[in-house]
Amino acid sequence: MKLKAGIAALFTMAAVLVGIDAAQATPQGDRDVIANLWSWNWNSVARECTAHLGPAGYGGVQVAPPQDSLTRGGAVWWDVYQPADYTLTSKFGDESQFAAMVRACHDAGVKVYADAVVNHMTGQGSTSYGGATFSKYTYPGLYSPDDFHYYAEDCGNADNLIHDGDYTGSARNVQNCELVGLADLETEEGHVRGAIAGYLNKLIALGVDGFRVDAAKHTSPADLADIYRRLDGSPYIYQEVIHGAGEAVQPGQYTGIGDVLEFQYGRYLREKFSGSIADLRTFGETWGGMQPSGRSVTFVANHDTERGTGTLSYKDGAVYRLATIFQLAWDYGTPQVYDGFTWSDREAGPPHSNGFVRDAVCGGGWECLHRDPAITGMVGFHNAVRGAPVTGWSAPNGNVIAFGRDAKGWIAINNGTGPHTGTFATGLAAGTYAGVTGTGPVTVNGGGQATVTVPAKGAVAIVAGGTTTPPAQVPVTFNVNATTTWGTNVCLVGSIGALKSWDPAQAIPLSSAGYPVWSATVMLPANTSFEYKFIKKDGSGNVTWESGANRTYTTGSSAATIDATWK
Ligand code: LM2
Ligand code: CA
Repeated sequence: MKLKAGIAALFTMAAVLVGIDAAQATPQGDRDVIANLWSWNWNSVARECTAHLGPAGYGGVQVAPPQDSLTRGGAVWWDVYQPADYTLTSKFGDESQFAAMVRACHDAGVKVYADAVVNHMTGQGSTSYGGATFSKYTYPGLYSPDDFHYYAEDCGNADNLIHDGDYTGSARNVQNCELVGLADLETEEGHVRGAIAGYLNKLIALGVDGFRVDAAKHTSPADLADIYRRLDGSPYIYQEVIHGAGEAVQPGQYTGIGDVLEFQYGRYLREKFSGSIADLRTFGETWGGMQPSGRSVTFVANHDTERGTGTLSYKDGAVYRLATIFQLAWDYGTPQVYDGFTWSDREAGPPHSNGFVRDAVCGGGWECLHRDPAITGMVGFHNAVRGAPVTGWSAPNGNVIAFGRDAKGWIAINNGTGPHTGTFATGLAAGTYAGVTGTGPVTVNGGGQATVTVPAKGAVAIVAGGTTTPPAQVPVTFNVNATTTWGTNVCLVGSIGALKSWDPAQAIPLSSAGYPVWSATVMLPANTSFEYKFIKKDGSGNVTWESGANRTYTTGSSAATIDATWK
């Protein structure tokens, strides 16, 4: 609580210029979907990693704040956002359970990201889950009143003794005043920075792979950069910076020091899934307030927004699930799938015994969207198409969209109230594919098209390599009456792969055994429309095309013969 504004400003400039190299951008490895198992206890997260998250292809799990906190005896969920000390006995388990969870998740190939509450301590005194005694501003052995911002000196107008100043126009107020009355750490101070880094390094030593930085908006990027530089290894950092148009503190001020949770993403999805999803064709960084894809962690809902009105939530049922399917299919950001507990009172805590959170039971007080077969199928889809651009967008109406991911996968999404049947260009090779969102198989014909029925509030999605049976083929005999000179042969070429995709060099030679009728029998994909022509090749390889428009044909499900005359 000293006067030091000028020095703090210098620190700010230096840190922004230097940037940081500790934090890594975007999670490493070929799996990046993060399950946000908010308020789950450590034993349940451990089991979930082994039994569901790893096998489904999730790359990470975000867990609730692991530090000791104020206790309200389990009655409310938010007591865990009031740190009382940095030991790891919390509402969710103790240090050995936490460490065992990290090991179990790592064994399952799932990284662990901890919710790091480092902007503040408590708003009140009392006792903690771990048995610590403290009062606001005094945390024995950790922080004393000098370690906190003080409204008269650090925050807003010294004459105006309020803890929450102008929370939009003044960065100083946003970052130095007390967020909802929570004791605001003096993060420009060395002792505070060291204590926070010590806590995070303890988690890193237990194997934690990164952090969701709570209330990052309320700590300056310079202070956070200094803290991140003190961290061991290169944890993945993503920060909570809630976007507000025209505000002094913006997410873009934090993308130089780590990634950000992209709040506009979920807001836009709520808007579009309540209106026209066809608008999503350009969804991404060009939309107002959105950060670059490579800097963004996306979510359809989180624990704060599901209690507000800004995003969809599990209470929206099938639409919420469908928006999550879209999120996993779309090429933007690092997707996070949210999962908390069932609630009616927005203050209420998760199911608990003596204040400590009980094991999660899906369908018995816990939502478990992340286990839904359509969602796990889409986690596999996301992993399979990662890096491939969106291709072949179509939107037959405002409630139905379809797109591919550069021949690696294809999806159709129907937000309407009735099923939609249509024929789409998938960009995938002919074959019968397993639907990854729980629908029946999808047959792609030789022209890459599929006729599918997309259920209401549902999706049909397929991935390359995900064929269940080889494509049905039918023999088609081509006979063409064509007179030629000695040394010239007649060949066949057409629009589909089986007819060499119009490449005359590869054209299929016909037999002259029945001259002047030239003939060949070719296996073609069933129920497929294509165009073709006959060509003549002389002994030197010169090609003469049939004149006139391309010939057209559609195969059925059985053998066929085409009798033609050279034009
Ligand atoms: C976050 N992001 O910036 C979390 O996502 C959010 O859930 C946290 O607020 C917040 N930061 C602080 O970490 C929650 C909850 C608040 C609650 C605080 C602290 O949304 O309602 O505030 O945790 O527990 C509660 C009372 C509030 C009171 C405050 C201090 O609801 O009325 O303020 O404690 O005693 C006087
Ligand atoms: Ca602060």
